[in-house]
Amino acid sequence: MSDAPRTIVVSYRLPLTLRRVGPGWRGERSAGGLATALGPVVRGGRGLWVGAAGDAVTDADPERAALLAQWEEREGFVAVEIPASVHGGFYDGFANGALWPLFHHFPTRFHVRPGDWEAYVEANRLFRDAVLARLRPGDRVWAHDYQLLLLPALLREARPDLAIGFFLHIPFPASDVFRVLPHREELLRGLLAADLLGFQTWGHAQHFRWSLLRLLGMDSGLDRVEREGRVTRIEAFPIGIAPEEFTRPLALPRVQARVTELRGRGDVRRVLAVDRLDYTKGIPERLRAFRLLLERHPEWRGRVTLIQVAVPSRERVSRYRELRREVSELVGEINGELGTPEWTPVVYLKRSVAREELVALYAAADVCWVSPLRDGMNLVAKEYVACQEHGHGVLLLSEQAGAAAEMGEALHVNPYDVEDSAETLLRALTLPEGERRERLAALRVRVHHGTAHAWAERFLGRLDEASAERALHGGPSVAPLSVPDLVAAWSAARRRLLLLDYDGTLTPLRPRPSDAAPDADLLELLRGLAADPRNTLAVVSGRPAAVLEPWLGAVEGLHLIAEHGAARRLPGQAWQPLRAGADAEWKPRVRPLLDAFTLRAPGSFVEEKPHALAWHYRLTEPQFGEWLARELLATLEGLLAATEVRAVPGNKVVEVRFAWAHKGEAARTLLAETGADLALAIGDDQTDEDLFAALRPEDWSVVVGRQASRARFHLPVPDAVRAVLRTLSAA
Ligand code: ADQ
Repeated sequence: MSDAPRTIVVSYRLPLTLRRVGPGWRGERSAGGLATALGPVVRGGRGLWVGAAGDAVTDADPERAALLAQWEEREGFVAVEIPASVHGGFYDGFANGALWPLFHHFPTRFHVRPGDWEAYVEANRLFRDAVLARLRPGDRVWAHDYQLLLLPALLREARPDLAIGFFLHIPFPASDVFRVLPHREELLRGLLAADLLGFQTWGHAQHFRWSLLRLLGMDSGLDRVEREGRVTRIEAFPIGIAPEEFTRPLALPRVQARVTELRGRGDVRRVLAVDRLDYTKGIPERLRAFRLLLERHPEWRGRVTLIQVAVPSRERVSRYRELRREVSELVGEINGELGTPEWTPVVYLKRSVAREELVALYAAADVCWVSPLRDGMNLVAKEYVACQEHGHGVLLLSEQAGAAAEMGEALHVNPYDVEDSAETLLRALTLPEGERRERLAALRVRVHHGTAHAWAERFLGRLDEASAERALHGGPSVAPLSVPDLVAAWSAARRRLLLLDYDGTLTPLRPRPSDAAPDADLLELLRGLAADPRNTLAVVSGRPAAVLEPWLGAVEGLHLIAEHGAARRLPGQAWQPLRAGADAEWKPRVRPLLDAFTLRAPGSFVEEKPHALAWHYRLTEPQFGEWLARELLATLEGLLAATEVRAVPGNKVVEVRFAWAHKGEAARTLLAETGADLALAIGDDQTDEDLFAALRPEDWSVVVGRQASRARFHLPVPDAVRAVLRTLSAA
């Protein structure tokens, strides 16, 4: 096997099922679009495919294990063995009882039992472990679908530099529906750890962004979200089929003979529907619409047949058993009420149909009726088009299927509207041949271009770009601080300026800001540094003077800078604005405007600081808040144009303050006043970036944490900052 970088595909199921045969086991390879698309990606040692080889595992079986080892050796299929104790809560529980209905917009079918979530987490860990155990340097991972939403984060935790892609095959729901889920924030974070997130349609991707904003307060660009210096790309990758898997069998003489046989006499039209027996597929709704057509247009009785092929699935879940009964009853009713000895309105095949027979059915059908109530893509629509090689059939397609976003030439229908569905079916049955051919030709071009292979290639190409971009910009581009080098420069300097941020730098960030008061150790440390006549020590904070004074005012020789630089206190003196003569008249003009905005946006409020006013809108409806903030900024721009006061957008806040009131200005002032030949600035957040920017190239700027920063160096945590300061104090 070669050492080249490999792709590790991870999906709930392997394209391999292990079945009991007598006392032993047999492995069966399963076909299908995904297997065809990803086969070449993993085959021949180019990668691995990690997933379950069938259902839960009840007990250890050496024969099964030996067979699986063979499959891994020969095919690169790595089986994740999920114990029955986990599988129930994971698969039937959280994945199919909670995620599946909600993601398809069925909140009323949503059901979680105690323990389901824990099983879901545990199962995701099993997949992670299987991946980690096989990972080699340079490998990239591509995880699939709703069963594995936590996998990107679990992998990222273990391997910060791994290239991770994730594709969601089912729709992502509207945020009002998504927020019904327990653990919704963890699920979003689980996904965000990927470098690339793929959705079937742009619409699903937008739903995801909207949930990020409303649940995590996270803004995103149209195709990316950035936080903590890390980028996740968000894109639509509509999946396709491998058309040759359908056209090849179709060309066989025996299949052609079957097509002719199915067409039979030319006077009965065949409408075909092919689904997994799932409540998202809209089967009962379709049957009711078909009945309505026959009732309203009796001339079609005896002239049209609906062939409904439905393969039972997830039969352990009770909703699916109920659906199976409902469909059987409806079919029985329609056939019983409307059928004749010569004609059966609905032919119901409740089973999986072999590929050759399926292809013949597609080719022989005059109409293919694809009417899911909600669907990620729906491949049946594309398979039908591929099989209409010489035909002129009509595709009737639900506007709720992801496929509708691409297949504009189909007849679209609202599957919930039974009357509209019946009328659109009538239109499909009576569409002139010229129009049918035209529509089909356009659809065929799409299906043959957007193949499963093209889809996989495009996704992996984008994944490489996204992870290369991360390697360039994100991560540890800031070097760790070398303490010996700093100590050497420090000892050689004649005049030293220390600019220290407070929260997150000298003390860890606390949930309640009032809990961050300095401890004795910190006060001692600051006293020691301030006492050295070669040092100028300044704490540069966003906090107001009213907080800094009681906390730090007693440290002799300490400079204090409050409100990001608006006010300062020289050692032993009174507080004053950083710039003398600053206009204090602006506040009474601005305040009423902010109050008016507060009334318009429930949940927002105004914070009054000695030198600034801030309008906070974190608790308002996000999009409305953003929209109002833009309006406020524009209004203030005009109002403040002739003053030295500016409105600045922040994180869910519009702050109105002096244009010069930022940490950079404070740093420049102190640099000029002290004439220091060495400056050291340490900080942790966005406002400290101004501080770093104000330093000279040879100065020492240090960011706390691993985020992207213009600082030259980084330290991991506030404790490490204190350790460095202790060393300097002793030097
Ligand atoms: P599914 O929900 O399984 O897939 P779909 O895209 O329609 O939905 O694929 C079903 C597949 O099963 C098709 O290839 C079809 O031919 C086959 N099939 C269905 N009934 C059959 C039968 N009775 N006999 C034989 N074959 C049958 C999920 C998402 C979709 C998304 C796909 C791929 O729910 O929205 O399109 O993944 O990403």
